[in-house]
Amino acid sequence: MSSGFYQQFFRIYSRGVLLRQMFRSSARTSQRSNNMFNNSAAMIITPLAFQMLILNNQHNLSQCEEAPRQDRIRGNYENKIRFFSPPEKIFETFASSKNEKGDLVMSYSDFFRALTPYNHSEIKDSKPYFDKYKPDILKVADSNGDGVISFPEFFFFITILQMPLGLIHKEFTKHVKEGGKMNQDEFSKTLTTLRKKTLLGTKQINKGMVPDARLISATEDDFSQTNNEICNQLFKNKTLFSYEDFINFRDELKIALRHYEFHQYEVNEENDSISMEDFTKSLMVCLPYKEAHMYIKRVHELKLDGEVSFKEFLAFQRFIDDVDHIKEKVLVYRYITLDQLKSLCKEFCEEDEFCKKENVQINPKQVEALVRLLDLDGNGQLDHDEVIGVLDQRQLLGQGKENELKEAIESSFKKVVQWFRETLGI
Ligand SMILES: [Ca+2]
Ligand SMILES: [Ca+2]
Repeated sequence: MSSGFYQQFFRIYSRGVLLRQMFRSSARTSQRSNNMFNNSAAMIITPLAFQMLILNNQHNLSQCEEAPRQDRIRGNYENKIRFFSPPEKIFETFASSKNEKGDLVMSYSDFFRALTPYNHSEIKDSKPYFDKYKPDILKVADSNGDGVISFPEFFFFITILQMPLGLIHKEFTKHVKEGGKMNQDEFSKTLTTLRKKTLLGTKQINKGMVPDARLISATEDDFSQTNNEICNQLFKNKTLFSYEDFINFRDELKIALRHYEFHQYEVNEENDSISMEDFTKSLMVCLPYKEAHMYIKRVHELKLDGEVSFKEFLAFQRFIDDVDHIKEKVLVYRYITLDQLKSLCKEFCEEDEFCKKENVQINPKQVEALVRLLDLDGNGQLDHDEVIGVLDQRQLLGQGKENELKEAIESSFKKVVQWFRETLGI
């Protein structure tokens, strides 16, 4: 709770006190003892002022946040699970049905929802999306083709999606004789090793964190079977797999997920675009989790105009994936201007394979939206503290720093305590 909250409370309380004084003077005029009335007035003014303040705040909130309250609560809870929980907990939260063995399984829609962050808008029914687009990546994700995603399938998919590129690159370079390429058997073994090495794998191995082992039972045999099935899919038309093949494959997965993410906003069917405001909301996943509320409020206050096509959306997401580009500049010069950022985007699009292939540029309005969102002191450029420790890589699934969550909880608790101290003067 901010000092603004306290000021509002004080304002309403003062009005109440004024009202009481008016009643008092009228009571004096009539020369009647009215102590009882005065006392009860004092007793009701405080809670009344508080109640009015809450109503007032709710009204302000509904003006600046269009997502229904229910969706915001659910969306924020789900983001906490996505970013900070071990994979079993993520799976348990999003899987909506069971197979004949009684194990939890995900529908395709559960699966995409688990992998896509809450977008700070109204939560949509995703069935029409799947009816219309039938994403190809499901053929890989649902590697045994039974129409649902099992826990090992889910787990391998996120391992591939989130594996640090340096780690996988190193594995490919070990195969010098084959020109840095792997055959199916080699790739399958690498995938098993890397599954256990990644942060997500470490969390998965920590059995103390399994929420309910009866619902999510996956043995090493289950994992190895899924591993084989995934590799069969990947090596369908080839005998050797290179690092570039891996990158391309992963890019396809990301594009498919971001296509789904894009379509969770209100899409203008005529030109396949979303509003600039929605685009800016999609950047929340690169900002500190605990600050999301403040930045979302800013998104609504900024009154951004313009539209963003799917290709522009994707181009910008790819640009921000390489956030170190921006951070390096800010670390050296202590700031980055809007024009410098626009040039960085231009350079990026000239080099990026997707942008070249699709002949797409980042829309300058997208860059302006980012700057306006992060420029807290309003000087028109991004300064050191507005970027460093703020703008980061897209938050990954199940890899969030627990400390960050702990910190978020502690800081809201501290604010409440501070507010009470200020209010009560203790
Ligand atoms: Ca399956
Ligand atoms: Ca600034």
